[in-house]
Amino acid sequence: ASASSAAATSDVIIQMFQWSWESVGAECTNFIGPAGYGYVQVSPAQEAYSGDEWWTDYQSVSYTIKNKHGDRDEFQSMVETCHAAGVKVVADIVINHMCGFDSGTGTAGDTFTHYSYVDYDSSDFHYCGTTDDAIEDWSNAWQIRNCQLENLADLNTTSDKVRSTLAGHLDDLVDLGVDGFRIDAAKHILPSDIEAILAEMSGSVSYITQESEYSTGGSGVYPSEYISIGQVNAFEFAYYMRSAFFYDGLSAFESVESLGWNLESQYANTFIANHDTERDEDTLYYGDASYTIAHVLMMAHPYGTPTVLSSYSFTDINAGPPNNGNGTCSGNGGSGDWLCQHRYMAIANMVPWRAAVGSESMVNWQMGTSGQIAFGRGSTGFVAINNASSDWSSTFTTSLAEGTYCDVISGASTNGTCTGTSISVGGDGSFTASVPAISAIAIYTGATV
Ligand code: LM2
Ligand code: CA
Repeated sequence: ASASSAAATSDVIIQMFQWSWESVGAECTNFIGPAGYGYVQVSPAQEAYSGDEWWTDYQSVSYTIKNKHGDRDEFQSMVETCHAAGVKVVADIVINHMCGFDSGTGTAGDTFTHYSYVDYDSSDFHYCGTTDDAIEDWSNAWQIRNCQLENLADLNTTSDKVRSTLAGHLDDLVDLGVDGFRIDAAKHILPSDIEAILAEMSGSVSYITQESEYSTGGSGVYPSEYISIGQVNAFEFAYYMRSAFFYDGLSAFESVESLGWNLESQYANTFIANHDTERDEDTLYYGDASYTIAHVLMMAHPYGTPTVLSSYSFTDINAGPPNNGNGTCSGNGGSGDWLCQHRYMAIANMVPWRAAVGSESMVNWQMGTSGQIAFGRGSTGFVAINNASSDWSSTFTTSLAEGTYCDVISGASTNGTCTGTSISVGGDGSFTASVPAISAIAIYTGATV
């Protein structure tokens, strides 16, 4: 009998949306490292437009590492602290554009006017020739890359000067210790430009994920154009998760190939919600009843590499973070308006479950009603997910060895004591249990009694 096997490496990323550098470091030490997560993805680090809204991060003013999340020393100390806790750091990089405002001041004190910044002048931008140089036709790939997204001054990423300036910024982040990049607005940059910028760096990162949204309504840009660079945010998965848990049922998860998603598993960075989608209605968000069990399914499923959003509750979609951006959690949840989804028992305990099953294949698929599914991952783990409004009592068939396992959704196994429900698997691999409404059970060889 043992506690979670921290030895296996985890691929799970937490998007620490709007967390100050100091609070990310503290949370790496206090929870994220011990829980076994692989990465934290932090908010953009460069100088940005000064303002309280969260989205000012996406309006670069210069590449000085100083903004409302902290200064250069604090950033570096956060990276060191997370590394010491065994957690890698992914930086959110804004390389498509600068500001959308006519003029203003940045978080490091630099001033700017539209098309004139510390590192750039008016010759460094795209002017695509539409009204206000705005993207007008979202089926036109050229416009998506060369016109302005939300009035944001669009960098001419094909020019040598812009490429070398951006490569210098990325090398600086690597010098500060970052392990990976989340490329903001990648859809709006030619893949060959991203490749050229990365090729110009002296350093390198081991993980890249890219924001290239896939719209079923038809778009001139496809996520598959970016897979030679790294993973791509699996928007199609996130949209499907919402419709599956709300209306369509979960049967398609037996074989996601049947869904014909545009990203193969190895390129798909899956998520339930990100900071943009939790503010619209395209995906599940923290207020939805099935939000947590959707995470359990994402983390139990072999498809993709999961990112868990850790954010704050809001009524105003523009509002910046509570407590001046200093994230606070308590026990298995948040504190104040911080949500700390990464601490939810069901989510945190699926991290070592997922690491333990590794690449083992999906086995023993079973269903109750259309919202009730169960499956194993080889002979290591088994999960049952009940999205119905009543309990699911059943006898489940698994490939697990005979023994008493601890359900990690309702508790944890520490030193052989299970604080959740104990599940007895018989010599034939079967067990009988009742899965509560809108809940799940998950057992594995790393948590036995
Ligand atoms: C992204 N991915 O491609 C980010 O995930 C998303 O959060 C960013 O939009 C967007 N791209 C640009 O980096 C956010 C936010 C927008 C906001 C922009 C720029 O969702 O609402 O736009 O950041 O800060 C805001 C205003 C908008 C205004 C713009 C320029 O909401 O009305 O456009 O600033 O001043 C005139
Ligand atoms: Ca562009």
